[in-house]
Amino acid sequence: MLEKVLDLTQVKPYGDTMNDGKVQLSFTLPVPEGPEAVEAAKQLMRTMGMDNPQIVYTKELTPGFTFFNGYGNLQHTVNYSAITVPKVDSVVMGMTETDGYIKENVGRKLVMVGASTGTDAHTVGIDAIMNMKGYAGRFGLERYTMIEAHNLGSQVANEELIAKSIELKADAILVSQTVTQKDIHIENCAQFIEMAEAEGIRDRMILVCGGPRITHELARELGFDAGFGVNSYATDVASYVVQEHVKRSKI
Ligand code: B12
Repeated sequence: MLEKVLDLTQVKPYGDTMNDGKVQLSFTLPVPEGPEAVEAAKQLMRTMGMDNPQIVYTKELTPGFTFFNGYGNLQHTVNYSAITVPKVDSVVMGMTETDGYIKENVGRKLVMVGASTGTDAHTVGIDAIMNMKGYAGRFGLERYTMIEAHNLGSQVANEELIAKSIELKADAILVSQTVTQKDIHIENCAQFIEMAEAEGIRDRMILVCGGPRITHELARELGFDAGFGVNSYATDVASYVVQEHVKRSKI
């Protein structure tokens, strides 16, 4: 039944019935609250390609600024069947399974060293991946019995992260980047890779980058082995690193 109405070459948002295009959106306009503001919001939604724009909630945030919640039926479609996205090539395993996999296939603890680097002071992302207590119901790498995890914290200089990783004989380095203003992450990550090459660890260690605006594609372009963005967890990165490590050891 579904395939009769669902055309993956012309996908539209789904609200109540297939292809109704129903979208909810919220935004603020720098105009005072009132009927003119509602009309302005509706006109803007039509310009965005929405039929039947409806404003269901307005709130004056501060004099001269109005917040809107609206619904509309989007006219646009997307060709889902033509989309290809580079993805990390590994099977996600749970913590116990990963520990078992390392015991069986590596026979020693894998060393992973992580940090939020450069001027980046955001620690929550790297902590979510590495901290004992974990994040969103998944324990962090420090909890894994077969992973020796070292979290160096934030604002760690690239040379310091690399030196510590060499000292600890790391199998993988985990870089976290949150701030991307003025493409600072590109500059910082490119410098990290240059230094890793100069120190001769580029091919010895698995290099991973993560953060809210990092994609696998971008990380690969920057010279990392893999990249992880929003909604990624310790299980994802642990599974990738251990499987990649085993894959490389067989070459
Ligand atoms: C908390 C916060 C801060 C705190 C940080 C405190 C701390 N100890 O971390 C403080 C107040 C210090 C701060 C400062 C700044 N912040 Co701030 N901050 C945030 C905020 C509100 C939440 C970030 C967060 O903790 N997210 C939760 C974690 C769990 O999510 P995550 O980081 O995405 O991590 C997940 C994934 O990305 C991934 N991941 C992350 N790292 C890694 C690493 C690896 C190896 C892997 C595998 C995965 C991975 O896994 C995690 C779990 O799923 C965001 C806005 C927002 N709502 O996101 C702004 C935000 C990130 N900050 C921003 C900015 C601009 C700044 C400042 C520059 C502001 C200023 N002008 O001073 C400064 C920068 C300071 C600096 N030198 O870095 C901007 C960044 C915009 C951009 N694209 O560059 C944001 C988006 C706010 C905004 N909308 O403008 N910030």
